[in-house]
Amino acid sequence: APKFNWEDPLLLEELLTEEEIAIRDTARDFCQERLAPRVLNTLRTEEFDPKILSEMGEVGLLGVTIEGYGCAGASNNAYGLIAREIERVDSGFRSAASVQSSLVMHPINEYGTQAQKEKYLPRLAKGEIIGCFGLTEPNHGSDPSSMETTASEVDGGFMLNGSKTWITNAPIADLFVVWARCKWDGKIRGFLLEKGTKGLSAPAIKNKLALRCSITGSIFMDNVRVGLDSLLPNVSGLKGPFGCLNSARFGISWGAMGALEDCISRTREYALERRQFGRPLASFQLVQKKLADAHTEVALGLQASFQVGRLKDQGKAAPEMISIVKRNNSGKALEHSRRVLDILGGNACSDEYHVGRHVANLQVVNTYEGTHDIHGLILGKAITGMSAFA
Ligand code: TGC
Ligand code: FAD
Repeated sequence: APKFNWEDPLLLEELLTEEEIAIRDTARDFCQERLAPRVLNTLRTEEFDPKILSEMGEVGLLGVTIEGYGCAGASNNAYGLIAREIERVDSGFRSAASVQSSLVMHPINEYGTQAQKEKYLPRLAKGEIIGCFGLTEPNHGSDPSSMETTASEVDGGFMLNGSKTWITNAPIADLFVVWARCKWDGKIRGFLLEKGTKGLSAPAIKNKLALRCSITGSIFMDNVRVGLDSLLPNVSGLKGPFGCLNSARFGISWGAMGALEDCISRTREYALERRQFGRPLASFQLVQKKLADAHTEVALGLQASFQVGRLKDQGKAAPEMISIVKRNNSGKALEHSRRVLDILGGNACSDEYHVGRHVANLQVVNTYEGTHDIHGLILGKAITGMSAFA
């Protein structure tokens, strides 16, 4: 009978192209050599080193699906494999990269002018400048259609007013992709704001319980005046920001599996070494079941994300497919990281054992980019034809 390899249970490796494997291996080496050694200090100090993004840029990990502008033009699954490798180290580092690639580079590439693309994409790809994406507001998270941030027409440009909250990368961002309701026609549009513009500020949100390895802030806009060239002209309506979320949510579906894989690998090794009642923990049935349950979810989750990625390359990925994998993979990663954490006993309490950090992070992964329940309702609407939001 064919031999089973627990580290690649459903032979995902055989589905990947040579280019995807090469990108994945570059990402894995980078993450283990350059990111893993920084985790504990970043966790403890909550001080994200912006050089992480330029280092990612140097090895080609940013905007990998974009053609030209110094980007690789690779597949969606290559992007997913990168997210998985980064999140194997920490969800916060993956957040910083997701925002740069999917939520800042993607909208410029899809909705921007040629001049905006040339001005920003090459530098974003190298991580020379850092971007953020402001959709969520203090009063409107799951329901961005009710946003209060406005843009009005003024002589030679626009004026923005409002605030955004829980924005990844905002305090260190050079470029802000901000979504605002346009006063002249009531439609939501995207604007590119540069750091240093009068009336624009982005203070950090400190003392987070999770995602401490990424930096998060608010965005305040008080009569911020920008030129006509700051508008992303080629989209209006919520499909603008949601189009970016399709890409970021897909990446998260891979990333969450990377975090759970790290939890499995660490608790498996611990269970093999740690002995109680004269035997390794790994020999106890209850411990084996926890590992088997978590491992099965990773095997299934990766195959599902792979299929959605392939469909995305072919232009056949409906947003609901992305809801399935974002919701299921982040939900399963949260549930099973929490279950295998038990294997560490008292050491679960130590940050040097890392699994507790993943558990805390995965609560946020389950929340941002559409909560677990919101994606359930997106699917419920598709199944029943009735919207639970209206
Ligand atoms: P609804 O009426 O359903 O749709 C409004 C318009 O948008 C279109 N649309 C989409 N287009 C492309 N892709 C999608 N996934 C789309 N979903 C909807 C839709 O066709 C329609 O277009 P049109 O032309 O007819 O106007 O909108 P709704 O107001 O009923 O919204 C429903 C709901 C709840 C599903 C939606 O608002 C939602 O997804 N809420 C969750 C909000 C969210 O995900 N926020 C994320 C903020 S960014 C973030 O968290 C970054 S974290 C990054 C990190 O650190 O990794
Ligand atoms: P709410 O919308 O108030 O939801 C609270 C609870 O109510 C949830 O459980 C939700 O599922 C439930 N709920 C809401 N509506 C319904 C309903 N109709 N039916 C049933 N249940 C419902 N946003 C950005 O724009 N850019 C970023 O870069 C970004 N980064 C983030 C980084 C971090 C660390 C965090 C924590 C958040 C980030 N977010 C970002 C915000 C994130 O997208 C929102 O927190 C998320 O969309 C949920 O919105 P909310 O917090 O306002 O919760």
